[in-house]
Amino acid sequence: MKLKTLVLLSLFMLSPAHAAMNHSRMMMDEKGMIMNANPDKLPSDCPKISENVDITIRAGHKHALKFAGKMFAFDQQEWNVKPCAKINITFINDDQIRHQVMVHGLPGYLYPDGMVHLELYGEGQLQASFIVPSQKKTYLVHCELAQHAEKGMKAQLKVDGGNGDLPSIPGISAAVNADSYSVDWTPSTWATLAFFVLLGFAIPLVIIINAASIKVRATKVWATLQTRWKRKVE
Ligand SMILES: [Cu+2]
Repeated sequence: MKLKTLVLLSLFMLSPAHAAMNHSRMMMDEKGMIMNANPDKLPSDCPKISENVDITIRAGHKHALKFAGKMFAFDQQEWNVKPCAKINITFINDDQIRHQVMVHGLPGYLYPDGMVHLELYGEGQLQASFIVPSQKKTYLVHCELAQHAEKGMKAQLKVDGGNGDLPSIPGISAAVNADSYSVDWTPSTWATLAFFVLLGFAIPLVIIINAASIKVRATKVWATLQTRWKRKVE
């Protein structure tokens, strides 16, 4: 390769135009990426867009605090739209780590692999639109990063009321594989439990038996403190 070509190629690689790639179905920059956004192509069963729905989806650890045993979540777990709605998603990542919003089960002739995908590599915000078909259906919305969906980052998008609830949606449906927090009942577990139960009985008992002498001592201590304080003031 000639030096001039090499220099020109290097300049191109370093240019902002290259850093923010805009392919027809994919937008990517240093903050995140959007795949398969579709703001204008109508699904074949939709004569026109029925409604424009603006949905803000926040993702992060703090949204999982209301679900026991969960680590990550979206701020909402369900959205309902009309058939042939155009959905304008504003995706906000409240964490310092990567999160995604992936909608699955969309028609492949409009959405490669049947999905729309928004991803942020850290705190930030992205916007993308897509149009749903007219079919009464429930679509899976989740973050595909390892263990994020299992740890709570799972939701559902219902078109025309949907065709049922998906499993393992926090706060909505039961888990397929429920988390188990079973106790391993070894002799030492029993011994520890017995010790603390006895201690729970013993402490109040000791206080009741020694109530009179405790009162006398407490009165003495109180009197001493009062005398010292008075001396200090004087
Ligand atoms: Cu995530």
